[in-house]
Amino acid sequence: MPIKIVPRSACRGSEITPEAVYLSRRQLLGASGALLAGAALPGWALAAASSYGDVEAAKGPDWFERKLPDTRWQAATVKGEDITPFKDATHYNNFYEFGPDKSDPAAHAGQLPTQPWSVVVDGEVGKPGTYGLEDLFGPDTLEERIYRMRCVEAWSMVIPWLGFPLASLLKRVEPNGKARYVRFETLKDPQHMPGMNSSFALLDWPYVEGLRLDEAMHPLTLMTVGMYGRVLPNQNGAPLRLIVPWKYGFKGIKSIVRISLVEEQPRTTWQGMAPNEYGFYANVNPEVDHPRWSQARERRLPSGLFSPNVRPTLMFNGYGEEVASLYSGMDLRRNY
Ligand SMILES: Nc1nc2c(c(=O)[nH]1)N[C@H]1C(S)=C(S)[C@@H](COP(=O)(O)O)O[C@H]1N2
Ligand SMILES: [Mo]
Repeated sequence: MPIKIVPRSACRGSEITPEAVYLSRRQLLGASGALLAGAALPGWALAAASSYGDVEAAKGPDWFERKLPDTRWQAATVKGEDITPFKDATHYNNFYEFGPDKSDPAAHAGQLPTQPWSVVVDGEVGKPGTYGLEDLFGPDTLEERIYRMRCVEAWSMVIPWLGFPLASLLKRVEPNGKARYVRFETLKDPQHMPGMNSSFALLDWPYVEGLRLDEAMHPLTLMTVGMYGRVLPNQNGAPLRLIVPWKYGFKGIKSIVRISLVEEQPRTTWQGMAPNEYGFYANVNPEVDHPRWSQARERRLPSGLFSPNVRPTLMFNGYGEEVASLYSGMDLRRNY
């Protein structure tokens, strides 16, 4: 049974604001007739539908469509934290395999074939193998989770993801007693990933990320296949990416092809590139600055010259109540 958690830091019924409500793609498409007719939906739903009218419809693979919950969702965020418009979340991206600029992923990732897709699960597990995406899910259905996403570069968004807990995937493949970390690897496909051939060859491909096993098993940690009620756009890491909402965005590895249970802490891409700037833990922490800039505040997108939309960064990105205990007794300045 999927663990249903409503983090106190994320959604509270009393704080639901109509502005923060958005309708899933299915609702948008299915309800558009009704919306036009102004029938059967309350006034705030009309307002919400128009404010999230920028969600581009896309049909996912059959297994994805089957696993979409068909009840009508009412996504809510904390007061004052609206969901980032789809356009911003899909046109301001980091995905260096497609190039170094924020606009490169949207421009180039569309060519990446994402179906069929398989993921190798290996290392210290009872059930290693090559799994099709649908098999990775097992009986899980998709859950929607609205999370803040805080990039180490001091910008942030609020995104409604669709996915399932990494914990349930891991339980299915049966980690053995030696498994202490999870290592993830992105697809390496220079033919479809123009950024890999560019002069921006700073990164060591494939992109690698990792979590301690207890972090990976935490109920907030999400294997993600969709966003804004639809299948994940390629620039956001289709068809499978990781979301760890209390950590800097670079932990959220995209287009995953390999998940390994390992004994030793994996060496991650950013650590390899600049170990004094990017640590293994990468927990969002307003008190520990990046060597080149402060992490005390962040720019919440959309942000412009006249409305910079700067806000204080929260410890563990606002999820401290849920995750702080994972790090009790650890020096977070040393373990950045
Ligand atoms: N494979 C891969 N995964 C990646 C990256 C990348 O360059 N390659 N960039 C990371 C960084 S720095 C961030 S902030 C997030 C951005 O996710 P988004 O583009 O969906 O907002 O993806 C992360 N995952
Ligand atoms: Mo990032």
